[in-house]
Amino acid sequence: MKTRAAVAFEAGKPLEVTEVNLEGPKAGEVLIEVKATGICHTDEFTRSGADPEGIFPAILGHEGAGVVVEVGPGVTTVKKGDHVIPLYTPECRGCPSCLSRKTNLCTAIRATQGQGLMPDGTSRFSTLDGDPIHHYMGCSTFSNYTVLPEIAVAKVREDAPFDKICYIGCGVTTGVGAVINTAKVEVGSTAVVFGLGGIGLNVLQGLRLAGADMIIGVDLNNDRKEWGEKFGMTHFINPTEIGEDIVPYIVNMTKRGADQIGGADYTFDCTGNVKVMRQALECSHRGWGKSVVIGVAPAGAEISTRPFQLVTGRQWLGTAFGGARGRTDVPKIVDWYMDGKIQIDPMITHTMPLEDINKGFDLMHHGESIRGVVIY
Ligand code: NAD
Ligand code: AHE
Ligand code: ZN
Repeated sequence: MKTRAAVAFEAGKPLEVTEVNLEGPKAGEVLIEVKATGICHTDEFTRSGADPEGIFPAILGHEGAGVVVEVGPGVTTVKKGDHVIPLYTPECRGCPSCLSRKTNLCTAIRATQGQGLMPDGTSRFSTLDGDPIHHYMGCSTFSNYTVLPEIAVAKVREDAPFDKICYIGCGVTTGVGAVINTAKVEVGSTAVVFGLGGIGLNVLQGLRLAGADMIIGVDLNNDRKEWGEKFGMTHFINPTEIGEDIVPYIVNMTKRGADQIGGADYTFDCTGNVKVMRQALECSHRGWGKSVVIGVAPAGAEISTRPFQLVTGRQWLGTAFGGARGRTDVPKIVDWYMDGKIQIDPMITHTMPLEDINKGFDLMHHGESIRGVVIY
């Protein structure tokens, strides 16, 4: 079939909206009509050329929601008409990682997914001239129709609006899940969130859900103060306005207890900046502070700290997709949204047709949007 898609032909270039060929689903695969897709900073990370795994040409996009229109041979867990959210972290329930119960990082198809290919080592997308176009994060939701492995779709309830729940395909689950699944934040905790964008605001609402007391937000953009306050932030810091290093500043403001040792119980990097990751670790509490890396950093970037920071009990953790097991957890997060436990609507600041997708990237660059969503 033919479908409209925004194609990243070259790193650093705007996406080109054009018609492409899409082959139907093979064994174990499903064809999805994508109804809506968010634009995550990770799409920009790859489009810009900063992603060591970036391959071009590719159809980016990994934060979608849509409807199954056809299933390939052997597919048993979803059927035509089901509403689904594509999963860049699949859940096969049979690989050593899934069976370990220690991680959400299913390994069943990770190798081919990283090469921009379906599990059989081929691509379903091609240009009208017949040249292959790569898949992206196993999802390629910047195409109106896409093909995914059955293990990489979560079936969700049919009354949930596509233009909102697409955000659960990455940002919401990553932010809320980082708090609940990865950090396992307790009631009464003190926490710091660096970067109050589409991910950081969801970390804030996860912290509120978990019952954290002091929730400090850090951003270079002062407009994010008001945004943070909407989702549970109790204190805001713009690092360029405090006149001192942010680590001692946060340690000082979080001093408590008889010994007056400061530091946050939990900190989260949602910027992808390795200097910020270090600050996040070092402002966590001596003895037990946990710092969670969520942001993805450009090719060649490395993190560093004095080993003494870890010797004295701080823990440096990371999380992908908020530690969520997609087919199991995503339908529950859709329920949380539908039941009003978490908010999504206010964070979707801009919607646009596929033709305007590059404007969505511009809005993100200028700090004007929290989430831009393409509605097909
Ligand atoms: P975004 O662009 O919406 O937000 C980033 C925010 O960080 C902005 O508000 C920006 O002003 C702020 N910021 C930038 N530099 C800063 C600094 N030095 N100090 C303080 N604040 C700073 O991006 P997003 O969609 O929220 O994504 C955030 C990061 O998370 C990206 O690196 C993205 O690739 C990554 N991400 C990771 C996962 C995962 O599974 N680990 C999932 C989704 C996104
Ligand atoms: N390809 C990059 C890393 C990108 C990355 O870390 N991706 C996250 C999801 S970001 C979603 O917005 C992820 O899931 N990572 C685990 C995985 O298996 O990819 C690089 O640096 O090579
Ligand atoms: Zn994402």
